[in-house]
Amino acid sequence: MRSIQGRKILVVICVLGAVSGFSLADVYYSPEQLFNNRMSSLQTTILKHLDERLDSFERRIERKLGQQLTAMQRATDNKWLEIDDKILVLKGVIQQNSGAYFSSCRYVPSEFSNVFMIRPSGVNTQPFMAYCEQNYLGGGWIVIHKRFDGSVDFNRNWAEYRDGFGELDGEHWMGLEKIHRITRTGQYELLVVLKDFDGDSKMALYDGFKVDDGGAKFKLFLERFVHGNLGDSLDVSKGARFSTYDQDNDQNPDGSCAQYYTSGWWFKNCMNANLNGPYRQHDKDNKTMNWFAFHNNLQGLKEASMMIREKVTVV
Ligand SMILES: [Ca+2]
Repeated sequence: MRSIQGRKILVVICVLGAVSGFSLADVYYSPEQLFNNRMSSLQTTILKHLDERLDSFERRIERKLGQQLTAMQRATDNKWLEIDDKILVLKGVIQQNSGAYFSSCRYVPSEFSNVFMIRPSGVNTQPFMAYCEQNYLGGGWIVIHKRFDGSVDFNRNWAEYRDGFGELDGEHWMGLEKIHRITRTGQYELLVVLKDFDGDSKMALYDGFKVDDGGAKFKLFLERFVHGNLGDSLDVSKGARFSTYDQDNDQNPDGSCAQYYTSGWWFKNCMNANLNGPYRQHDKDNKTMNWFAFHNNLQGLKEASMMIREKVTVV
């Protein structure tokens, strides 16, 4: 009964609704409400877009930061490596300043060439500074002669060749007395590295090198030429005594090779190589820093260095 009545009421409402244009599905909104609804919907859409934008922005920032962090990490790693290297060199310098020294360049704990205090194992040999070259054939070389720009005059007298001249980190000659004291302590090999004005570099390795004392006029003992793309131009100087313009110990009976070539060297009558000759590229009288086998002439070379290293017997 109740349900029949309910249905009747519903039918009446529907009919009234149809007549008046009112429907159950329709809800009346005021313009203000409509406006508010629209605004709310717009707000939701904008917020959604903003959210998406922010997400994407955040991802981009994270990616960028990640890349930058990786780059910074890499740069930091490199910096630490550089610092490590510098610490190694500084350690060497500190050891020098604290009176510590190495028995030779072979035992210097640095992979970089530099000036170090060394003391060869011979009797009565005081420690002294030497330039240690680490770039050739495994390193550990004591540089006894170096020229590369002609800034140091090599036409010196006997005392200067005996005691040495120039700066260790520049052009220099170690001095015959020191070379003698080092080489008398054991078996030393000699490495000669040369460069011409075209930039070509060549080397020569001898498996034995020794210089006698001042009483014997710093006579040169040289063993076999064993390695290198330079020909052997020092062969002529084997067994030669050292000469300077004020001490003629050569085998030229008619004059002084040192005076003629304006340099000290192991002259006989006279030479096939003179690494102490005047620094110039060309000279018609061969008064240059030269090594015959480089270009089969005695014209000037651009760079030259002589270095020695004690031989180690592997048991
Ligand atoms: Ca002479």
